[in-house]
Amino acid sequence: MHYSPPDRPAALALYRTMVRIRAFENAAETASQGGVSAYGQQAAAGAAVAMVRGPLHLSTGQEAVPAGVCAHLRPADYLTSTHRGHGHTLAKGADLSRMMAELFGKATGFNGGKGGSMHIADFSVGMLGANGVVAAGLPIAVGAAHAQKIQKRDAITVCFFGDGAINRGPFLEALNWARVYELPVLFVCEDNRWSATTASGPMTAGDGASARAEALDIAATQVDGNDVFAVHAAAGRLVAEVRSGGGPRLLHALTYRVKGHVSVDPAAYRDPAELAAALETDPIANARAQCLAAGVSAAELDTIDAEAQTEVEAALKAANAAPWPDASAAFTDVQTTGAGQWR
Ligand SMILES: Cc1ncc(C[n+]2csc(CCOP(=O)(O)OP(=O)(O)O)c2C)c(N)n1
Repeated sequence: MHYSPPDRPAALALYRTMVRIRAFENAAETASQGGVSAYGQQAAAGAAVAMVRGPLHLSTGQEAVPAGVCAHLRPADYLTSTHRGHGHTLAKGADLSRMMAELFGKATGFNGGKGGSMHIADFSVGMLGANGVVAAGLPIAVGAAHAQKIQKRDAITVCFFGDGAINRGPFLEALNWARVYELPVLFVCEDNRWSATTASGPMTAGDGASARAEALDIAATQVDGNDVFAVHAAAGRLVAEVRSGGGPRLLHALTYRVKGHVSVDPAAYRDPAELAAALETDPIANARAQCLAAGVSAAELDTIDAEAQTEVEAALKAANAAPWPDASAAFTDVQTTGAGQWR
């Protein structure tokens, strides 16, 4: 693929976004180990108590996609995410420390500690929410984009989803609606080749996300999702087209899910050779090599790595020290079913 690499500050900003996501997720994964896991397995006697409980879906190896796409977004733009949403959230500008606090279940988290990894939202930066229901972000994004169009707002919506989501009905409904009403939405399929414990390829008819978009007359672009500069270039073009009123577009980013489906999943069902090949194309190593080749010094990149590490360590410390939610908060921000006897 031919593309123009971004200028030096933009390249370093993309690199920084990726290393912040990686550092955050590595730390969150470590903090989730020991104690009692999401699946109720007891820790060995004497093991540390896990500070993060509940499932963590890590986007390790996929950082180039949110970094490259969100670099083109403004605070007024909306974004919908998935169960694997830490990278999207950080790339859209949400506060790293509040996200860590949410994972720790603390009152200072985005959801007051009651939501955890899969319910993070930060409306202040247009991040409308992670979502544990596969493909559920697609119709939400289309609704948000429809509101933007009706209210003539100068803003667009970006919708991230996985390759597994394209086999659910909401994918078709959302793309159809977006095209019929010419909505300002960019669909981004993060094709990491796996849907939980199932390889997506053998259960997907036809040529996948791009082909399905084109069948609905939505222009689609495929990109190497492990090359942040390629993602940045492709997304830049698509975002500009959506912003100028061209209607919906789809970006199909080919990447790989390096970790298991959730943090406690060793992914023993997959061929180690497949993983080894994917590790060769690690997006951070890839960006680093391209930056070095373009004349950026290793020391400059090392400084960015160290700054991300320092920021994450401060977030861990703050999350540890933060208070637990007060018991009186248990019934705020939750839907009431009206009956109440379960209380
Ligand atoms: C409607 C629905 N069906 C099934 C699940 C269980 N589930 C959670 S994640 C997942 C795989 C999703 O794959 P993909 O969309 O490719 O996203 P990835 O996990 O690869 O990021 C499944 C089947 C769910 N959460 N929601």
